[in-house]
Amino acid sequence: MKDPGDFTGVRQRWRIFHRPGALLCIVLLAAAIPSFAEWRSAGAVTSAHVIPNGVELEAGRARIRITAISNSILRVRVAPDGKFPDDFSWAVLPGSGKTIATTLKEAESGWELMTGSVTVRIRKSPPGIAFLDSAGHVLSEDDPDHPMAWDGARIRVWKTMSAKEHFYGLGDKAGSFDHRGHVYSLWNSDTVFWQESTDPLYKSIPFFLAAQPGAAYGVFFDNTYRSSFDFGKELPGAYSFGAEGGELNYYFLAGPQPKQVLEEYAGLTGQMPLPPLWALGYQQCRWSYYPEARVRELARTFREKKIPADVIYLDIDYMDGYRPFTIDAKNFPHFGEMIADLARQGFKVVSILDPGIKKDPGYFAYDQGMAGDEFIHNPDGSLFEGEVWPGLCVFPDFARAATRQWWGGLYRELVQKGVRGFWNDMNEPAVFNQPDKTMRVDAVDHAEGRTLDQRAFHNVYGMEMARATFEGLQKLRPDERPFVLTRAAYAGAQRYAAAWTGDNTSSWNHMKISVRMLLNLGLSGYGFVGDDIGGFTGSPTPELLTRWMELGAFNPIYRNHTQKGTADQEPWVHGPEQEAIRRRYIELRYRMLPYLYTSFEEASRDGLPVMRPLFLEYPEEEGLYTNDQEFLLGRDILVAPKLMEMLDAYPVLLPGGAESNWYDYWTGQKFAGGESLSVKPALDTLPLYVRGGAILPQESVVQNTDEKPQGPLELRVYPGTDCRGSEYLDDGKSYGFTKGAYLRVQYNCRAANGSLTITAAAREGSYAPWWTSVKLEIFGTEKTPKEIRAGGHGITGWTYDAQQKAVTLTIPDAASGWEVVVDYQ
Ligand code: MIG
Repeated sequence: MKDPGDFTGVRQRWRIFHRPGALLCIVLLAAAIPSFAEWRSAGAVTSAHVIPNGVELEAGRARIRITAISNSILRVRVAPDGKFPDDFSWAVLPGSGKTIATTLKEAESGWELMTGSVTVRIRKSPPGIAFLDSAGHVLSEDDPDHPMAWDGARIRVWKTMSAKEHFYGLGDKAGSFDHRGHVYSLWNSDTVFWQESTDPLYKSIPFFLAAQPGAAYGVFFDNTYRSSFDFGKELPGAYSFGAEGGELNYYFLAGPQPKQVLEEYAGLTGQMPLPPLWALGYQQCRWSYYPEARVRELARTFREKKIPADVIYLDIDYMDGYRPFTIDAKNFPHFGEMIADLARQGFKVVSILDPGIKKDPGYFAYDQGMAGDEFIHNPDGSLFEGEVWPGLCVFPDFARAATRQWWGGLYRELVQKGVRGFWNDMNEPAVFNQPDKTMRVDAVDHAEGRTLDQRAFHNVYGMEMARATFEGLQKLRPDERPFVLTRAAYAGAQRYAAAWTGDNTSSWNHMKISVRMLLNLGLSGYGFVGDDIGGFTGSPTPELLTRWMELGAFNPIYRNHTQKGTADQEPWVHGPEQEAIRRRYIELRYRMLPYLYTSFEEASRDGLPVMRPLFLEYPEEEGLYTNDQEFLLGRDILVAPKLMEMLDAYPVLLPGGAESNWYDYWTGQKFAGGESLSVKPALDTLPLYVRGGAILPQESVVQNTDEKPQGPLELRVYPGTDCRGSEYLDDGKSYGFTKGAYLRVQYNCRAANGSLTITAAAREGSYAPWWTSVKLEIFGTEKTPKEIRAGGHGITGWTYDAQQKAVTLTIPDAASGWEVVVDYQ
């Protein structure tokens, strides 16, 4: 029986019937496939009732609830049969909703719900929702020809798409930067050898940002089932999103600036926590470094060659028969001693952990798991079993809090032996001997008080494994910030783990893809991300590895990794010339740590990605919305890597328009914003530009982050508009910063009447700096200054470099701040 007004399916069928010859096909198809798609939608909205924070609409049998989560976040829930399921989310932080004063009023063809910054216009027939800003401009509206609809368990929403809208996010999509014109689905998949056409990949983040000059909003479709997003492929003037099951439940984030949308999304699903400082150092990985002697030799080589590095990874071969939480005593007879020795050399060890527990009575993790009923069952009550690296395995039910706690505790021995970070792989979950390489979809999970199947939990599995790891580590080492790296994720996983982009390829094309993938992850609320530098599958040419290591120095995670059986990929392969260049960029990474760590600390509060596309900072410039060749690190450093193997020069666009300027990081040369440069960088050059108006903190090179930098804190000052910078510091590992044990200093600069004044504000926080003096390097200084004063007194000992157009001076630092004036006339 159809509700009166259930017209959509009917109309869509009629459209097809009008096509000559289609009738027979349809009849045959309909006979063959009983679930032949027949979208149904709600009848006309007949009434609207005020509910706390919003409105509930009645439309035939269906109910639609629209509520305000904040002034700029609206939530839409639809119950086709009128019954809303219990409100539950893996992604949304509890308590993220506030009490918001909303007003409901009758309007011409329906109602209007207002929050103060957003108006929701509700149309009666066909039922539809539009979001408007406070000035009355439509930000987004349901497609009038395609009202939200359902078909059995499937649900879908269509919205009109304006001609200039660009779309980003959805996690680790390889096929495009701007998703306009593309269709993507979300279903966590172990996609070894993936290419840009491969979809879905490892992560499911059903959040997208829609943006164009002057307007941006976000949609978070909080649905864990297999879902899909179509940005104008099916219908040129509309985009749509939907899922195979679960609730029609989404959040509209009103912006109107892209940064605000990302902040709103982070407010809902959480920010990345401040990572330990060492996780920002250089990380060396391969499948696998073993035995012990090889790991030790690797560490020794870094130190002998004076190539800075912080992290060495142990891939699956450190385990005994690939059994999680065991150690292979043959290849690692002195595991704990090895780690302690590495720690003395400044190395932190990160080891891999897969979810599959070998079905192997006598193996403690299996026995404990059986005793505690921690594993996932088939619908008939038997255990789900599947093949992964150890052989036939059973799989922890990470939906259960008790199982997560149990799993978190299993890290105890590795933690006691000194392993500092954990790498959660295969957590889509990947299962080798299953038809679609994952667990059967009817396998049963038990979240607290609710029974789910894998249709609902599959996409969350990896995130909850990472959560179990993160929370377990917080218990085992309460005053150490965990480092967890995950491959699979759902929205919100950024709260627990960093992520990498899985098994890429050693090709120029994949290096190029890495930029847009990392940018889109950042635009999906996932800022602490990296790719396998040098490529996983295959072996890079010398130039490719060098270029990739240059680029990687400016990625959030700087981790070189490669597959079993490939050529060595450490920085020193390919001879001394390549090695010297790679060392220089790793050193640059370490020199930039003060800037990087400061940017990460900011990201842990505002949720904005550290690696960001140009349009995020310059949303008024239409041309930047498709630029995924360049990116910014923080606000101030523009990176324009060579991403194609070609002989020609390539263009570099400097954003910001004529009032702004940029400086070449290497030469100090100044350019106007809006300029397009043509660059042809030599092998040892990564084109880098610094925003005029930036004050970049740097330090001297250290071999690892345990080492205290020598000499002064360096501040590179690039005069320009909005001139500022800051430095954040803490012990790099504990939670002391939450109790005031941090240091923050704000710097400013201001040009007036032929002079430049640079100031440091008083220090904030109780953490003591490692430096006692500050070295200022002031770029863009056209001529030798007449005088330089610090604290009002003329100083000597400064130098002027006419080539770099830079003045250099060193002054003692002071907790109460300081002021330096450079006088030109
Ligand atoms: O089936 O642990 O993406 O980084 O080196 C392959 C071995 C399992 C896949 C990961 C890769 C890792 C590899 N793993």
